[in-house]
Amino acid sequence: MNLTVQEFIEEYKTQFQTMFAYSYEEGTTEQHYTALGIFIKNYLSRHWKETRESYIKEGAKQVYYFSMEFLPGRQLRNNAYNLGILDIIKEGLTELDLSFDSIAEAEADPALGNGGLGRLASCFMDSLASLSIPGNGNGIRYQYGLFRQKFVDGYQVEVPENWLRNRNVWETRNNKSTCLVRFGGNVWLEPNDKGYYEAKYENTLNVLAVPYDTPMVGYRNNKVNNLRLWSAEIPVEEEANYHTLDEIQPISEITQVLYPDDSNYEGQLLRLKQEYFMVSAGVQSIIRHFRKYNVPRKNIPDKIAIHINDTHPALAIPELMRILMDEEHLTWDQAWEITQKTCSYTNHTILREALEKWPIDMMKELLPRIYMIIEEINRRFVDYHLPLYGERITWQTAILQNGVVNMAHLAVIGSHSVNGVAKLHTDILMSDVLKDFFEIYPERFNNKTNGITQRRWVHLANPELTALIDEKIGEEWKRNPAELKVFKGFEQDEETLKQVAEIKLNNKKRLADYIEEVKGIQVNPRALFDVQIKRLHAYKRQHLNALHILHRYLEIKRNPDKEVVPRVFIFGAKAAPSYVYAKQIIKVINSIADLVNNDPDIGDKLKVVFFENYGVSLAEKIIPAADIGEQISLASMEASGTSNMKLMANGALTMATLDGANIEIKDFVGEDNIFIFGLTDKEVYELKANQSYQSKELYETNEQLRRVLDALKDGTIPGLNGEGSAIFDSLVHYNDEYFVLKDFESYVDAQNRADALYAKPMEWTRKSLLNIASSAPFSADYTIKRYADDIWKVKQYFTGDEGVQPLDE
Ligand code: GL9
Repeated sequence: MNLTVQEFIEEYKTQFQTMFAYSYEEGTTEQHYTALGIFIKNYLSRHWKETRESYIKEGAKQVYYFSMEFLPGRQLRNNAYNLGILDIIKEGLTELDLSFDSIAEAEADPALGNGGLGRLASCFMDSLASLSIPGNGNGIRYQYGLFRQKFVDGYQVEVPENWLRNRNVWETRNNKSTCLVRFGGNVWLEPNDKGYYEAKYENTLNVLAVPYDTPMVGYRNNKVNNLRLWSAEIPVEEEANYHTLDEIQPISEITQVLYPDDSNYEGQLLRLKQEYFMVSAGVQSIIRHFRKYNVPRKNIPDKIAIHINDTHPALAIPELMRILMDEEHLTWDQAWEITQKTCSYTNHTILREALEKWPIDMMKELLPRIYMIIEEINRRFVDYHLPLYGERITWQTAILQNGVVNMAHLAVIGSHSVNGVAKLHTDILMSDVLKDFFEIYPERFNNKTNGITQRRWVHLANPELTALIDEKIGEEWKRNPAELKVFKGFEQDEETLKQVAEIKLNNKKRLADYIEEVKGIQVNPRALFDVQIKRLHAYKRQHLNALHILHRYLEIKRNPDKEVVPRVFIFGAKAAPSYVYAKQIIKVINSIADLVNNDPDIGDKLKVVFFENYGVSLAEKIIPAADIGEQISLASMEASGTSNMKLMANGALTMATLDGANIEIKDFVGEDNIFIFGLTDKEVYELKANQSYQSKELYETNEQLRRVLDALKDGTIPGLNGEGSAIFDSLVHYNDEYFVLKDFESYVDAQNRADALYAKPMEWTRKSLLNIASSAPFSADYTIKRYADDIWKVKQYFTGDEGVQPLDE
């Protein structure tokens, strides 16, 4: 299937005409996007079908990645690239006097996730397909994505993200594979004459789950996997029972909105409904698909792996039990063995407030049969372990305690594997958060450090850099990321260093133009671009960054003649709508930006840019242009981080605490090529344990720090309405929960080291090159290979096409 430019042009013209009934020359950019998307989808559909059929034919074990969030980003460019037809399409469009780049910008960026966790799921989808692994996503087709963020007077305002307004060209509604999901009502078990109990239901709310399938295209291997997103509808045979919009609401609301919260769910009934809806539909469709394999049910774990991405889909465990017992009529023991062997769980955070706990009463009422099963799982777990471990089984590890269902405990007990997402994070799970479970089931615990797909984040986001690497070391690194280390050999090569620097400058110029276009701020592309992009959260410490900016500002004002390394501070972050403190930080940073950007004494020395509506598409613009990536969470708090990996792979130097995957970045790139500062996780644990930290003392004794803190509330920053004081109070009077003041000096010190280095451009670029060349271990291809080998036991299926295969690290 080698598409030529001429074939493309002819087919595309016809495609356009068929869809819109006029000539392509009259089309709008948006229509061209739609036509091109459909063209590409048609082009890949044969592979999509054949991939599915071949896996059934081969009896391949399949993995199903259950996640409440996916952040796929725009798919047009990515799909064309992975299919190997991007250049042909670009050329063809140019001949038609159309621009691929502007057409690609017309695609809506589906914000079906909050942040790192959702984007990780999508990077994993890309790697699964590219590694020729039978792996599918299972999630929710939220009608509205995460809110669109706007700034009004520097405040975050949320507006609905109607990403489906224009047609979603990638999805296929699959009416053949719908499922029925039941909520509420009464459930009881009745013995029947076939020798088993039957589950009887009355007065349930029945919801039709309709799957929308989206192709996940592998890299040049003719493999296309499936991302299945479920939508809630009224069952056709019940339509007559519904008369008004109000009556429909309990059903339509299920897949209406994504919960805008990354770390604490308010225990909302609707959220629980969403979780069960997605899980029940997913497990039902998997078991139905399994029947095509014609093997005994006890072999389910040889054919199916269900992965639970954080606790949100943990109800997959009791749901699988329910189906195996109530519908497949297996005994408890048979069902339990299958369930445990099938399910595996990843923990993504140690934040206590993010470890889901549902009120028992709520669970009982909404999911009576599921609750019965959870109760029995809990009873058996406690009975079995109590004799050996004593009362702490009840207090530390039971699923049901204090009136709530502890979802992390359910996930650990029902899975054969539990993993964290970076070495330190997994250590903390074993030594602290899940330590009792680690004692009971040491063999279940393992680490899988996160990864990113270089295809989207380097090959496509940074084409110039990619071309340079191709030129220097050949193209093998694209299939075998380990080859990238060959690029290290160029660290002393002046010509290469000049090229790397030039590419960075070009990327910065493009970003500078974009900044001017959307923010109206003029920045100097030769300034140091310092980037912090991630959800806004106190533990991520965007306010530490802000204090450092204020410090710089005050220093310039005090010593106007002193030469400084000019910097542009770039932020992208959404705050959960109900997270007041996070929103105050946004307001403060925006106000500092107003102060700094409009002060004639400052000029090019300092600029602050806070982009609105940070997401995948914006990240693709910012990351290739970054000189520094800010990874400044309080040590122990950030499970892994993934922007750290993307930034490094694009040649940014990391400014970091020893937290999450920063530690591994340091190990790979070497401590001379990263800026490390701040408390270690051990020091944080100690300070917390002995309660010796007094932030107020620092305020009183450190003059430099006091000047900066005072600026938050003495009127220096214009336009604030108490937000600066609120942050001041939290840091000075409420003892600074995330040790911002404690780490301040060491942070400023590390930033000064960065300035000194930036003043030596060749040295800087050499380290930048080493970061690029050391980023291969963070390829999601490796991460996925490890999940596949150690946890899921799924194989790669090569069919003569190469895909990404030689995976020696
Ligand atoms: C997160 C962690 O906070 C990140 O450190 C980690 O990199 C990702 C992916 O493993 O998971 N856990 C979590 O709940 N979120 C993460 O980003 N939150 C969001 O996705 C918003």
